[in-house]
Amino acid sequence: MPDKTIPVASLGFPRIGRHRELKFALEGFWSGKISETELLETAARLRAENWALQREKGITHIPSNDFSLYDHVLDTAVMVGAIPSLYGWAGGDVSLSNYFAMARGSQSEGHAGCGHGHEGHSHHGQGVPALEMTKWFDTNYHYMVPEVSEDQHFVLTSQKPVDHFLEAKALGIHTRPVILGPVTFLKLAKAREAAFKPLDLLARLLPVYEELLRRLRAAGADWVQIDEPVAVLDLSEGERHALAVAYRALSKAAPDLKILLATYFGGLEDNLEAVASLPVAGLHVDLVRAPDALETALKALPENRVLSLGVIDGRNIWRADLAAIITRLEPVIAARGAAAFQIAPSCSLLHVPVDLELETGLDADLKSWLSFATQKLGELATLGRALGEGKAAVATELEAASKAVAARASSPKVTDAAVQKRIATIGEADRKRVSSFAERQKVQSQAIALPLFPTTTIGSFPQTPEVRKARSAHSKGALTDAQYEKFLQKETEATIRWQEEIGLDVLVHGEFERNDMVQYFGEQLSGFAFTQHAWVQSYGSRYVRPPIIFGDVSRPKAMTVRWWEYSQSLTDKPVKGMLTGPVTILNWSFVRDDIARSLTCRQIALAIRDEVNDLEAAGAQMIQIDEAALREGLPLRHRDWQDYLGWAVECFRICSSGVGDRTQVHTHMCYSEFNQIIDAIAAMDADVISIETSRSKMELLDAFRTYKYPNQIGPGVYDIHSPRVPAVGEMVDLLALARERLEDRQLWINPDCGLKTRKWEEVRPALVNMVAAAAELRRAV
Ligand code: MET
Repeated sequence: MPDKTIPVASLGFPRIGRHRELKFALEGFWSGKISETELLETAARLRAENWALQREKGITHIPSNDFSLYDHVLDTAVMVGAIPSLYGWAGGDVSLSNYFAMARGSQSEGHAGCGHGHEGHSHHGQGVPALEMTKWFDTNYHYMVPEVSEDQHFVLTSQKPVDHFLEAKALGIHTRPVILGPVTFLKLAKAREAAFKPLDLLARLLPVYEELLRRLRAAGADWVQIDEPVAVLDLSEGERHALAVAYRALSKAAPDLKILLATYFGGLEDNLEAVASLPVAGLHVDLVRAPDALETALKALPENRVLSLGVIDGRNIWRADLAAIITRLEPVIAARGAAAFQIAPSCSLLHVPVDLELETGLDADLKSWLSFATQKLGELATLGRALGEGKAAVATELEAASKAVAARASSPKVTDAAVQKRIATIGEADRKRVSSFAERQKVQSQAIALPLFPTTTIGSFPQTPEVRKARSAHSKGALTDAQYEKFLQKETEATIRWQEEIGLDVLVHGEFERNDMVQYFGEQLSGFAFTQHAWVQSYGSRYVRPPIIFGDVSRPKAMTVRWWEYSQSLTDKPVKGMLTGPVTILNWSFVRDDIARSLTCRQIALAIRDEVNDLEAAGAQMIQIDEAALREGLPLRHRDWQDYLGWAVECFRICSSGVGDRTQVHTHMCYSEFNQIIDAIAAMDADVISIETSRSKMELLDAFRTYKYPNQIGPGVYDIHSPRVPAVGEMVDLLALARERLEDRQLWINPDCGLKTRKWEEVRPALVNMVAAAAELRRAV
């Protein structure tokens, strides 16, 4: 009986398609293989399929306008006319080529991602650059950063939300359109001139939103979901006030249109009073990230408002404990009445893969513990029926869920007593190098003869089409292990020889054997699983398939020693051992929800520590542990930073403290904001840290100078995001700026990041110039 069920919502569904149809259509369109019409047809088909699927699964509030060809924040910018003049838009409809120019730049070579493509960066090169891109809150999804100017004029350029609503309506499906809220939009936007804050433009933006709401209402919408995830951040009084101003205006725009204000990725906490008092019909809260928010939200929310209960995890892939959720919600719903609630995922399902059923290679037990977007729809519907009609109506589903949850909780595949025992014995000495940096440096400089301003690279060399072809041939069985191994050896040897030839001081093996800096390690560790089809959008047409950490993590055997030994056997110059750090592995994986993240991180740290020790035993004098994602893992609330940084730093130290003074530990971080975390960086106590600096004119080294950071630093002098080859003089100039901030004895010379996304034609001259810049510097001192 549908009228007895509680409304069940999905706040957004993945847009990429079960088989990545959107990616292939986009790439086909960009390369001229398919027409605009074909691209748009594919997009419409995906929307229709998603709507139909959600209806079939029993979702009653089905979202529309959650679909985007590239990014929903970009869609919003385009919709309100926030289009920087350089894209040549002259008013009226925004063409697809304008849209994609903002997304990717024109004459684009795409975003040259730093390593994983997980860091914010803008496109450099010729033609029109793309908008900047950065991480969407604490997810691994990246949005295009809107740019607004002080004299910004907003205008409704498109009716995409209305069009999609009508498109669904024509298919017989009544949807709840989703739009990005005006306060979040402006808070995420970047001011073109430093003199103002984008939020100051709110009064000018609101009429556009009001117009949109009126049109949605006229088209027949009764509910609209307006996303304001900024409500879970530390907000200023002014920002809270902006929410009040915005929703006072929007609630009047189309009086019969009910607004569900959606907040997610955390609790409202100190913003609760302000948000709960907004004049909207309903509020969505994330009860996965903030389980305690239920009682406080109930108390704060006026009786006549609907509370949307975000109880199914939209950020992770585990099957939910439906019985526990029901037990928790039953009394609450009985007290206020079913009409006061909606059942929902914690956030949009954008962040989880589409359909578990596609996975044929997963361990059967593990598979039975998982739930992807499609399965989550089923869980939501089951909850709705159990809470509305009663548990008996869905007894089979509930029993299956309980069985899976119980099986996972007691499975020997999840727990490893040896790992737990080892974790319990980590002591002070395991987190501390034997001697201080000053002493280590003395020992190291005697053990390893290096010139002043040593030159090195970050690890990877170009992943050429040949390298990728060989890898895929190997995984398909077309290349035998031996043939593939031989191919990799040849690539590695050529790279070592070339580095020697141009005179780099510290060499790397090039990472040709690695598919990805996280996956490569995950595949060799216990407790990790990999999927075949579980893609999640990272940005635009780029999707990632994060590993699933399901059990206690350990390292059955050495992972990289063989490749290091082989490379070092080819040369007398030192070759760095090259590892990915535990925090980065953790942050780029789906993690367990049955133990703390910090505990999993410690387990990975112990595994990496073993690898570090093995590399040392094999003779490595330098070992680099990359922590590319350490900074991006910072929690959304400031208050939680210390805790996170505390265990993140501890984990790095666990990895690096098993070796003697003589072994030089390097780390790499490919980003450029250190001011707020400089204490933590210093506490990591790496002997050498390389960072991304080439575009910041070395200004970010100020944080290190102010701190009097004592260890060695390699500030990047070659912007690897660009195909441009930097000239010797440019790098010398950058290094002069670095020398104003650091002592000569501290300085290393290296690119900003790994070179895997570049071409050899670019890398060769750039590194030759880099070595020449070092020589020039040495001559000058
Ligand atoms: N060693 C890795 C590389 O050079 C570090 C990448 S950081 C995103 O690719």
